[in-house]
Amino acid sequence: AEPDLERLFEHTIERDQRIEPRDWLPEGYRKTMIRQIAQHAHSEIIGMQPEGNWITRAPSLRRKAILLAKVQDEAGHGLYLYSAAETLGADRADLTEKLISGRQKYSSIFNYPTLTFADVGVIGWLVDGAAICNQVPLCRSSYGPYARAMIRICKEESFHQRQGYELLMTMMRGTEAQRAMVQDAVNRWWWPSLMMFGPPDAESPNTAQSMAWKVKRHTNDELRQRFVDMSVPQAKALGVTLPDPELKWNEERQHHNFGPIDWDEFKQILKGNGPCNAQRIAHRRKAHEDGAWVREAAAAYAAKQEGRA
Ligand code: FAQ
Repeated sequence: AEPDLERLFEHTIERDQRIEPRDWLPEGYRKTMIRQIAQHAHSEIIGMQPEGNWITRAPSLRRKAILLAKVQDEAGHGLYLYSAAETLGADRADLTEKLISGRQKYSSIFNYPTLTFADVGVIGWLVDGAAICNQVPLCRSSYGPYARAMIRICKEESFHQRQGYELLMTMMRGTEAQRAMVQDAVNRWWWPSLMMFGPPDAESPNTAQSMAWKVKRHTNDELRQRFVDMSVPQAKALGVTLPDPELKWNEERQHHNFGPIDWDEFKQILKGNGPCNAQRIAHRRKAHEDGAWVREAAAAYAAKQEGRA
């Protein structure tokens, strides 16, 4: 029966239909989906830290309420994505263990520090902007539960992006010191945002297979270019300078040219040597350990209920 099942899988992909949890799927596809979904879930959960760092120091009640809501959304995205990974047979506790032991990755972007409140705005504008650019095409990803999760997540990411941009516009209308703070944050986050899209296509081991399976709909470089083109007019409207002297419209390509990305920095971050890697993992590990009593209580309660039934 195996060749038939394999043909059915191929046909489903060819016809642009979705693979669902009960369908037969090749082991390689399962592994790829679990890898990407788990990495994505971990990013949402670790991604709560850089901004969470500012909740107690938000400059007004309004900003605090907005930031709380945003960070809570990220927790929701993470849990939603872990559920999607579970439909592929992954075990949530095992995924968490792999994250805190450094065996599974999360996005490079969350290993940079948030130094001022302007960073909250720039994360919304650039980091959530890059996330949307990457995730809108994933709404058409071939794995049904992941694609559907992306629809809701993208709607919330759009709100996050707007709140960041609105925060920055407010700061840009403020004092000279506030404008300098925004420019400094843009200078620090621009290049790391471009790295979010992953290595250049020529050095991306997973892209070809993921494109063939329609897990990914565009290559890393295509999406990075789209993000650059999108960000240039937004930076202009805001009144900030993107820190790249080579950034220039190319009439022939109908795209912006941009300068070289420091891939050594990216590789160091992936190896765990970024400015905040150790802190992020230590914090996540402690939260997990501190939550042990909750998991024990829930398990004891479930056992008691089972005993009654
Ligand atoms: N950081 O062959 P490729 C968010 C790894 S948005 C760390 O090109 P692929 C929202 C990659 O895993 C951020 N590692 O891989 C938010 C692979 O290693 P592996 C999360 C990276 O999968 C905002 C190796 O390099 N979004 O959280 C990165 O085809 C604000 C080779 O790379 C997603 O995860 C990186 N930047 O393409 C939350 C989106 N790039 O696994 C809070 C879904 C690559 O073989 C606050 N994921 N690597 O050991 C994807 O679209 C893809 O997985 C890519 C990478 C495009 C990230």
